[in-house]
Amino acid sequence: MFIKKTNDIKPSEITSETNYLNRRSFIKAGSIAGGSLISDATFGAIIPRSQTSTLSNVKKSLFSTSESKNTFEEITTYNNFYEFGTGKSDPFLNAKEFKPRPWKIEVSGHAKKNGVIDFDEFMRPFDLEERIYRMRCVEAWSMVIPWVGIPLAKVVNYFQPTSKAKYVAFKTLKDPEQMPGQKSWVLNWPYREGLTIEEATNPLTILAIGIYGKVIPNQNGAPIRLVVPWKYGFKSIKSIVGIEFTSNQPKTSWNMSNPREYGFYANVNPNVDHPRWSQSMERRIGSGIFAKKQKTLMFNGYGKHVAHLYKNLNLNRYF
Ligand SMILES: Nc1nc2c(c(=O)[nH]1)N[C@H]1C(S)=C(S)[C@@H](COP(=O)(O)O)O[C@H]1N2
Ligand SMILES: [Mo]
Repeated sequence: MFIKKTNDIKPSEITSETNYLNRRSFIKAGSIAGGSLISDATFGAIIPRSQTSTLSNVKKSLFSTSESKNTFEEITTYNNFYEFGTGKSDPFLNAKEFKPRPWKIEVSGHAKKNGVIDFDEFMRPFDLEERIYRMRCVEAWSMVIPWVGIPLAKVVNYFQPTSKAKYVAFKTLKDPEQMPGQKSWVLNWPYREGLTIEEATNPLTILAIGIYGKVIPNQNGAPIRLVVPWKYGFKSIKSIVGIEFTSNQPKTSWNMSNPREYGFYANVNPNVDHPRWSQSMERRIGSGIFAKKQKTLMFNGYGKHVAHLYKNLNLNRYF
């Protein structure tokens, strides 16, 4: 091996040597269990444990909206996360003690790579991106949220689904001790959601691990949650522990509890009302109680990227 003298080393090489050392110690820390699933990865996302920590190496994305963002406070104190209660401030108040580490994710079903994988190891092959997206809840309110995450398409490709994989099913943690809302039968726990494989691999779909450049707070779905910006918010399942490639359309929690009101596709659609309220307008959180409501956009304004997925679906009938 050729060894350079100190005065031959350029500053750029010193930086890369530091990175190399960090990488080595990280790989060492991450592969304690042995037989690691993601063993061919050399570097990538490293997610700090503390929720006040800033995420590094986050790239900006052309998919981001330039609309004004909701504040960190709005995004983290007005939530839907029924595992912690049904009130909008319940997740903020009741998720403080929730432990998003250690965290395991089980990847199963029709894919070549399968198994239980530690969250930190799961994340390692993927580069982080900031995605500023509109989020439209089925309850007719909306926000603009700067997520940090990874394209779900990259994750799907990584696990190499077979031709039998037509859908991707997701599951939230079930742990009534940590998630007091699960002690009541509000929903059929664990919370479940699903996408077609085409929806899952659409470039807009991400798994989010951060907000405003920081580690995602518990109430927003730590350590990892789905974000599907052209669908009603309930599709964007939080605190994921299971990802399954299936050949049949998976059962989803809200559809199971009330099939008349909540469909599998649940695309944002101002022309199809919820049985109990109109979906044509929405209230942007933070705009003030006297502010005018704004028009809801077809596919939440993301039609250019996703309308082609629904050519064979009757969009005037059901959501
Ligand atoms: N596990 C789980 N995921 C969930 C929910 C939930 O109750 N449990 N609520 C959904 C709904 S209805 C919405 S609108 C969004 C809200 O995300 P936010 O609180 O981060 O804004 O999360 C979705 N994901
Ligand atoms: Mo929602």
